Amino acid sequence: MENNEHNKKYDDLFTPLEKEILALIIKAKVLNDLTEIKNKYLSKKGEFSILMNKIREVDDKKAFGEAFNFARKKLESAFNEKVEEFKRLALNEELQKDSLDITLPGNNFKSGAMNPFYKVKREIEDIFVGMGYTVENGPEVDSDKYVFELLNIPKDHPARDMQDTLYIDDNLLLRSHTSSVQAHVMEKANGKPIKIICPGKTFRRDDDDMTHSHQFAQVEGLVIDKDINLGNLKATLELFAKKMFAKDAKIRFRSSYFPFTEPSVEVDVSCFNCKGKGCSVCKGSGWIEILGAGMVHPNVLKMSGYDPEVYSGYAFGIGIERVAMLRYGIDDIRRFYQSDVKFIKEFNKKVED
Ligand code: FA5
Repeated sequence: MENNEHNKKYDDLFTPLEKEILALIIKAKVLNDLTEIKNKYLSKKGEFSILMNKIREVDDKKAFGEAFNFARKKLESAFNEKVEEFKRLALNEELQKDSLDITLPGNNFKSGAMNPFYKVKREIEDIFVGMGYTVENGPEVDSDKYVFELLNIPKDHPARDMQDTLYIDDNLLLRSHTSSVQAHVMEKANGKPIKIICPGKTFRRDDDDMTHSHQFAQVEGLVIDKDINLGNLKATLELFAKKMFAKDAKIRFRSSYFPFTEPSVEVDVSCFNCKGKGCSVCKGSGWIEILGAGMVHPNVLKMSGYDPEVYSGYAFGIGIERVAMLRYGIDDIRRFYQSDVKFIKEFNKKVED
């Protein structure tokens, strides 16, 4: 049966209260008014609901029920409509409060920038990983054995003077070069071929100036296998220089001395700024020194369990800050450590160019 098609015999019983409640619903100003109406009239024991109890007193219970339900539904739908109206109003009010003024200037989003030192460190890693090297780590606090002795630098060797560092006790010290990782890696490899780089912090008792810092970073490279020769080292470093500095970059080897390599070389790269003609960046020479390298000394191989008659190898140690300085024309190594945002952003832009 449709709502209004009911037996109207008992409608009058409900009409007065129904009208009163409808008037209150219409008058309600806030949600709380509706709650009060519900409690007083429409809840289980509300004044309207208990009218149903009168069913016991009437003869035609079916007609009574129909009239009651008809009135109840009318009240319920008026009540629910009012609730919805209040919700809509509340939402509109909320939206008004939250409204965006698109004419206001936007907030400047500040993004971080990577220190050029880390950019160059990653680039160096990428270049060597691209050549099949794996990246190893070694301890920054290490023992005399690994930093010096296994590198053919016994106690009282004069080469120790150039790499004085901070000693924690007679045996433990802050490593003065990443070459200390060589013997660790050889121990682990247990006589098998090696092709690694190890980037990391190094420490020396050097006076800080434009190109020296008491803490700096190097990337060690070590390759050990059968038939490794100086030509392999030169080709590797040439490729590194071309990828890091310029496609037409050249390198040259200058004879040098390290107790752990024989022969030993200092490696210069042709000045990327003047292409070898001579300028202020390369101090007029056309070349810039970037690293030390050489063929692993037979004593070093022997001490770490490799037969120098069967195995040979090369090693190199690149100063990361020096490469970054050359790459970006930075004149003072201390700039890397000062956390100057303006400086960092400037060189970030240059990398992106
Ligand atoms: C060494 O440290 C050798 N271990 C490199 C090596 C490895 C040779 C493997 C042979 C085989 P050297 O002291 O020259 O070498 O340092 C290498 C690089 O570290 C330098 O070319 C320079 O770029 C950087 N370097 C050295 N001392 C400092 C310093 N105080 N501040 C900043 N960079 C430095």
